[in-house]
Amino acid sequence: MKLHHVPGSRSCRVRWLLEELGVDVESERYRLGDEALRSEAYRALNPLGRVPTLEDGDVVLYESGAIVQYLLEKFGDGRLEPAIGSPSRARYLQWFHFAEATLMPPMGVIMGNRFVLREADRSEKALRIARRQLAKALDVLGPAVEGVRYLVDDTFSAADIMMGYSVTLVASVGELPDEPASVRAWLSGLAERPAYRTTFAGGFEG
Ligand SMILES: N[C@@H](CCC(=O)N[C@@H](CS)C(=O)NCC(=O)O)C(=O)O
Repeated sequence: MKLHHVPGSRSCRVRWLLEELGVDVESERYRLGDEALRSEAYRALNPLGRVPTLEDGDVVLYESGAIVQYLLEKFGDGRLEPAIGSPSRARYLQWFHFAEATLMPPMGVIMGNRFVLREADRSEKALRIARRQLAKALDVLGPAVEGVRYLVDDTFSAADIMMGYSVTLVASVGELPDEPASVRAWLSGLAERPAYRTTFAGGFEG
């Protein structure tokens, strides 16, 4: 099994999960913008040339959430996710997917307009709108982590990994507002986990 990984990128979700599960897999490391990610060989695995990509024999997967769930099914043995069919599972699924479907789109616009797009293509208006959308998403997260350490049943799960990566990215570029304070407290709690510290030890070199 091989994980294609860029430190600080969404592949950290997969590295973090593997650390929590105590599963060791081969990691091929890149930096964002590497020619290797544009190569024909890599595009044959992931046509978008992005990370993460997981190779497991004949299975090739790209989409960090799908990879996390795939690895949980393979190695989790019931750990880090509530039972299928339980009410907790519904909340788990909501937060698991909120991470990529609701939090990351405005972050993509923010990153694009601060760091990625050419100066001439950047838009203050797009940045302002994205920051508003991000603030709304974080306002929704606030009450869910008020007075608890973890998102679902106050028990650490892969939903914390999915959301924790997104909010770590937000914080790493100085976009995390002071309020709701519960979000900062939740993130600080996550950052105390040894698996988190190992995963993000290399920082966001991207
Ligand atoms: N929805 C995908 C997004 C993957 C993605 O955009 N990855 C970024 C790094 S965080 C990437 O590879 N960017 C390089 C590029 O777009 O060229 C996932 O969650 O895996």
